[in-house]
Amino acid sequence: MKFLALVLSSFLILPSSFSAPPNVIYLMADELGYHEPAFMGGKNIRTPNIDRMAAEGIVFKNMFAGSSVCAPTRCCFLTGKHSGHTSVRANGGGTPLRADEATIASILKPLGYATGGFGKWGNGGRDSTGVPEKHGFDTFLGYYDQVHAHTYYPPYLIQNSEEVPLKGNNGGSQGETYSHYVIHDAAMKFIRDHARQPFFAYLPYTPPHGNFDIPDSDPAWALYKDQPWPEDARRYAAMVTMIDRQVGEMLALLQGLGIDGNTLVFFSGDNGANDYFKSQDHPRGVHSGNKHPDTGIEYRGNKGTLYEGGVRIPFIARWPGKIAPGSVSEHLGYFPDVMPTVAEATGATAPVDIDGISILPTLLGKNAEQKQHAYLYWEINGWTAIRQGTWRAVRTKQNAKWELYDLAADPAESKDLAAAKPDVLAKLIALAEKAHEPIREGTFTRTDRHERDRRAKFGKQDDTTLEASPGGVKKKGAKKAGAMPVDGLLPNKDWKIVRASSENTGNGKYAANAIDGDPDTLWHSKFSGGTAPPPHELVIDLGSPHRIRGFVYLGRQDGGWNGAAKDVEFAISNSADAFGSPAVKSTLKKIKTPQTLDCAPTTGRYVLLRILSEHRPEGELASAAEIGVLGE
Ligand SMILES: [Ca+2]
Ligand SMILES: [Ca+2]
Repeated sequence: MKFLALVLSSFLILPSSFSAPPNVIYLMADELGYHEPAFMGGKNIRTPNIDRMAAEGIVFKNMFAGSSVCAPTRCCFLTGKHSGHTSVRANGGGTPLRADEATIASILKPLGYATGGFGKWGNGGRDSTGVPEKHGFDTFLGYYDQVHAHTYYPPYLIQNSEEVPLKGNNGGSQGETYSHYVIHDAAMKFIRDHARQPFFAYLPYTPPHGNFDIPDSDPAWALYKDQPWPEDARRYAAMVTMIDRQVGEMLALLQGLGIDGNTLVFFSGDNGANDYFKSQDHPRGVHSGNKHPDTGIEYRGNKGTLYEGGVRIPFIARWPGKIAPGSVSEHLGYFPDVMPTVAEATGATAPVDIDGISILPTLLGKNAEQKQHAYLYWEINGWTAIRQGTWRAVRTKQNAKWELYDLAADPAESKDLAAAKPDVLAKLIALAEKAHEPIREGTFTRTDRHERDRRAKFGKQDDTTLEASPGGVKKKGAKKAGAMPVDGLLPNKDWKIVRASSENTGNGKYAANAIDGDPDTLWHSKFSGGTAPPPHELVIDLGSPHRIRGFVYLGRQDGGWNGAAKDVEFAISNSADAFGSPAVKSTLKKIKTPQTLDCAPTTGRYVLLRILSEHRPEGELASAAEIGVLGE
């Protein structure tokens, strides 16, 4: 009887599932490189389940990430906008979406979808306008802040802004409870629990992002533990194969639930490969995600840059009965396209102001109906890139010369055609300028819980005297000889960095450190993976116009002198994009105490600091612990 009821119920459900709107699952593997999975040519890492998923569906050869780092790319994905329009363009960890922003999840809610997210959010810390449960997710389990996500053994995860303790964990690289297992199990449970209603499962899984940790007991580790690679490279490979196993488990679950044919599943990376574990023998990294293992063709740049290598990702979709098995597409698209694709597939309504174009026609093999982008646009950390067909223009910082490449002849972006094709370049620059809008970020009502989550990476969540950056925790607000003068200093509480020519994100030397009021944190120009030469610039938004009388520069307070500013200029403007001649020019001293530069009183909302040289004679770096503005 029980058996009969089961059979009956599946018969009853099957016909209705044909007309029901499809379930949507999107699994995004953090850092997975373009050529790493075997179906993209990779030789090192075993991905049989993802390869099978690709063979049963469609492989996109030219689908790009929204950005070249974690948080901004997720914002493009969630909101359907390119990075000239998004609210999250900083990668500090918890920068929030604005309260009014629609996401893929929120547009599915009116259709009755169950919506769940599992993994790394990165688009708003706790108590901000950007938390997932305020953006259409019934539930989200994982990490809200990206620094929190740097450990697989955190003392707790976050679910709908509340802490979910993980037994035996204290941050770092060891503990009892591997967080990703908890996240994956919750994702599978969500799918099971909502198999009989339309659901959207967003799985921005944290592996294979570092820390490169996977339990020795994981079956994937046995496959790589004896490989002749550095341990991190072996762990990384095992993490990818673990994800592969979980993809297999998920596809089997869909089949077991009888919803395989009505579920559209996407799988992709989140940003370009990072040349991880590179050495003399492996100049593009052990797994060489940006180098084709057979042809040797390389994509220039890597994660964090806006050359092709910064934004190329593996991207596949599977929808049995709808997507023809073995399909391959050269269609040019990127993350903003996912929202309108999901909208078209489900009958949801995407906002009118998005930048994405649905790729549903391509998924369904109706290539003649596929609309094309007029152009694709990216910006991050002063970089800008724009692509139109096979032409690609890129500049490596705000005031750098534009470079121009013809990818049809030069996929490695090695021959700059800017001088040879000024007309092509001028057209692309004009489009890029139009594509950029000033950033409008969301806000926090309080930050203590967000800071707690960041400290949890180090197991220091309860010590409120500490604060965390990706590189470590340190005492808050310790007074130094170099403390800033108080008289006449404008409060910096509402200030924001509008742009920075570069910042060294690898060790947490963010531009925002120059205006955080803390003498112990510093902005440093980029030096990881090559220096960004001077001039180095910061543009600061004071929040509202002020009558400005001068500036204060505080050099770095630690033992180092690298980047200690020598020749500097400050300019004032009411537009973040246009600064006239400097209000003051000066040559600073090599000292650790604050240095004040007076100027003729000038009213403006934006301040530009330009560092032309540093004190080390050979140096071309810049750093600042704090920038102060004198005025009222
Ligand atoms: Ca990433
Ligand atoms: Ca600081």
